[in-house]
Amino acid sequence: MTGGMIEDGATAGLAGSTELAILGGPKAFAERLHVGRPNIGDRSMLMQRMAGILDRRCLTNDGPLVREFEQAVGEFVDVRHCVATANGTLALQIAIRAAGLEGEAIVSPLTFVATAHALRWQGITPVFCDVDPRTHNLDPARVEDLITERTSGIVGVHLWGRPCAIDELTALAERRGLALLFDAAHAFGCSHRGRMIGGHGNAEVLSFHATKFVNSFEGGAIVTDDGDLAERARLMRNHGFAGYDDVRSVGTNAKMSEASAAMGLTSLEARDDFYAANRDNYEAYRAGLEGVGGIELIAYEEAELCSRHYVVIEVDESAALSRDELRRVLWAENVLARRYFFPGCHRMEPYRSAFAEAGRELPEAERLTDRLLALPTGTAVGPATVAVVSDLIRRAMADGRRLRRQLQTTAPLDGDLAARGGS
Ligand code: T4K
Repeated sequence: MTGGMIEDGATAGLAGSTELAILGGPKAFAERLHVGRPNIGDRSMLMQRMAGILDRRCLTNDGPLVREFEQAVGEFVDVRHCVATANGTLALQIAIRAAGLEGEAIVSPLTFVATAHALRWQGITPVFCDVDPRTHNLDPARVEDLITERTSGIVGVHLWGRPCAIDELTALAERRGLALLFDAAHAFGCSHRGRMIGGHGNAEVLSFHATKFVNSFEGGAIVTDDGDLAERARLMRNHGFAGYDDVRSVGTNAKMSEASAAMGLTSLEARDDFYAANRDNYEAYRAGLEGVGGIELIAYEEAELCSRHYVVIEVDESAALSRDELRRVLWAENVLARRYFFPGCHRMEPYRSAFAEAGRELPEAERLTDRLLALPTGTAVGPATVAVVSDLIRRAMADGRRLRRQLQTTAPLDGDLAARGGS
């Protein structure tokens, strides 16, 4: 690649400069390139919807756009019930309560901490189970080993949008009389054996956070075919109110606002553009990283519908640079690659103190939290940017020894030293 600025929309990059920034060269990107820049749909449609909200003076509390959004999401993922919420974390908390979880629930440690917190927030102990290193998701054989008389349920996470071992977990949950929930925050718009994620287990939970494939600024949803569970969730979402003065259960305020639903609908309508942009970026990364020693791009099933919203590489321990060293090289170039998910939930409080031995019992998760690095994608970047990022990774790995020496003389990034504690 020859030197010079290239552009593909919102970002521009300096391709093939002579020296990497960590060695004193210019930064490849003048502006920071983030993981998680929101996908934005049709602005005029959004503004039209916002004007309608103001005209109607109906801002929240189960308004018409929320109902329309629930209908659209339910149809898209092919479930009978969708209960939209203010965010994915509240949706998790409500699904957990509506499914009757108590005591202990088995969950993956390799997830955003919200999955574990949603349990713990309600006095339920998350029991962390190791993952399958090929899928990064719960290993069903190990789940069975962790079931005790206190276990009430399993919470699987479809990490990166790659489905859990749904069939095995479903059979196990049925056999052992456990509730089965899926945190599908990463998996909206993905399918498993031709069926959309959303319709499995007792319920699945979606996130429409700004950083997600489809966003509603902030938002989430519980999707299920179980009418009773949906009814309980709907009540809990609004303090248990069934009518003006009729409170039937404990509840909270987890209602989605009309403004969020407006963004959610607009974003959902643009999903084909988002799929296409992510596919182009993913393919550009695949081409750009081909043959780079010690780097493996996570793979997605070609036969399934998949958002490819996460571009994640695994950096092998034997590679010329470690994951953290590579991250420092990229940050110096203004490429803010993220360590999703580091450290594992079991190394965050309050879990780290409560389960001091957890680290030793989760060897695969431990290994992965040291290897995974998420790279920028989505509609805010394009293949030309991806080519520059890939080229930086290729050059960094090719010059690993020299870079490693240089890194020993430069300050670590914030959090490199602090994040990992415990055993
Ligand atoms: N389960 C799983 C498996 C999840 O991944 C999540 C959320 C949940 C449950 C809970 O769902 P929600 O309650 O969030 O609906 C981010 C998100 O805040 C979080 O929603 C998400 N997972 C997680 C994977 O990523 P951080 O701490 O990395 O966020 P932050 O602020 O560093 O944002 C990431 C980058 O995105 C920023 O560097 C810049 C960019 N960004 C972000 C926002 C919010 C923008 O460009 N514009 C924006 O508006 O957690």
